[in-house]
Amino acid sequence: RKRIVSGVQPTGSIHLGNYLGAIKNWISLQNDYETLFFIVDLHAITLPYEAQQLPKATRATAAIYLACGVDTSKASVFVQSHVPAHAELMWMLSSATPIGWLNKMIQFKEKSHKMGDENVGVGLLTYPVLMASDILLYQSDLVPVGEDQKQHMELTRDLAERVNYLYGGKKWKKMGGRGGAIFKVPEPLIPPAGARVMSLTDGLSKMSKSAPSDQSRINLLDTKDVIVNKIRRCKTDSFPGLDFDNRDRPECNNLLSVYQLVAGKTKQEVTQECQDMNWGTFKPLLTDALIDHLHPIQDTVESSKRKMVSSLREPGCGCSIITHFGVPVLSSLLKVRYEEIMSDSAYLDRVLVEGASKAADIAGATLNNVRQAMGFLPR
Ligand code: AQP
Repeated sequence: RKRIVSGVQPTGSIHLGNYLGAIKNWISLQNDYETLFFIVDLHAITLPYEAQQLPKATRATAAIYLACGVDTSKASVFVQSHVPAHAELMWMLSSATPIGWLNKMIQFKEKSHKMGDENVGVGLLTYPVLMASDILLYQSDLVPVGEDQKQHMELTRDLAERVNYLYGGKKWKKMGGRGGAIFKVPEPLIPPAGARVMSLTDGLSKMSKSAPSDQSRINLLDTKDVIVNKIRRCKTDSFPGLDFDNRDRPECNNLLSVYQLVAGKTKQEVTQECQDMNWGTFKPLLTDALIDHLHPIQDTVESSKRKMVSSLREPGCGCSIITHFGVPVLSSLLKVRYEEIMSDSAYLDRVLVEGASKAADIAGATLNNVRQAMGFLPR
């Protein structure tokens, strides 16, 4: 089976952009691919952050993955820093990365520009090398990401080819090495819709965790009232009707696209349904669709937890069967939602330990090859 890896940083709160651009797609992919989803905590320290908040944010991100439907019987869920191979490979790859490649990264330019040279850590510059390590370590075939990660993915592919050439390809062969590819060259998997969800307050900026105004994004854990308010107040325009792909109407295009995704409709269906609407009619429609889609994430029953709880023979096993969202569930676990996953630290720890152990096995094999290819003395 082809392998897929992807991750989200445990910074700020996870929003609709992270969800539609990445996490939502993981849920269907986990059925057909071998999947590893991690919480990229080593990336989270590349910008100023609160060290005391990081453990909770890391757990919260893992809980959101599970609440969104990541199934630990199919996917490995783990914390990046729990698999030290990420950092070791990053060091080796850093030496093979031309600094000019990193200086060209748009995200580095944008983020460092906002901060001023004195405050920019080297980690922000070398962030894409760590991302390349995250991917190449698992010999990944595909990486589901939003459009903002396209340039980093190109760098990952270039780096894989460069290392294959320098240490695994013809050149290395001439020097007596075994030859062959060290890394698989991965492909980005950018969704046709939802790859770039825009801010609610400015249709030309992407929805982002670091934007100062919370009004600019829908967080996955926003309550119904908050969602109602954010959509009521979001930026619109005064054109008649509603249409996709109108350059003069970035907010309209964004809100229609969000509606299309959360309502599970095609672009044509949304066009037909909404083209003659005004904002007063469309906003409540969008609000309801968002709430319908997001509320179960807070309220979901997470199947892998049920399986694990049963296998642990914890209380709850063997309770009467009732239904929740049409799915048969054990009554005592009816409200296994985000809050409950978060509060069950033994469960969450176990998921993360098991995930890290599976990931470390795959990562270890790659790392051994790289060590050997780069000439490190075997242990
Ligand atoms: N607005 C977006 N639309 C679609 N996809 C998005 N992603 C992020 N924003 C959007 C995708 O979410 C995944 C995880 O992102 P991340 O947390 O690792 O880093 P990020 O891209 O830096 O996320 P933010 O929210 O935009 O944070 P800040 O404000 O710090 O820059 C990735 O697959 C990303 O493409």
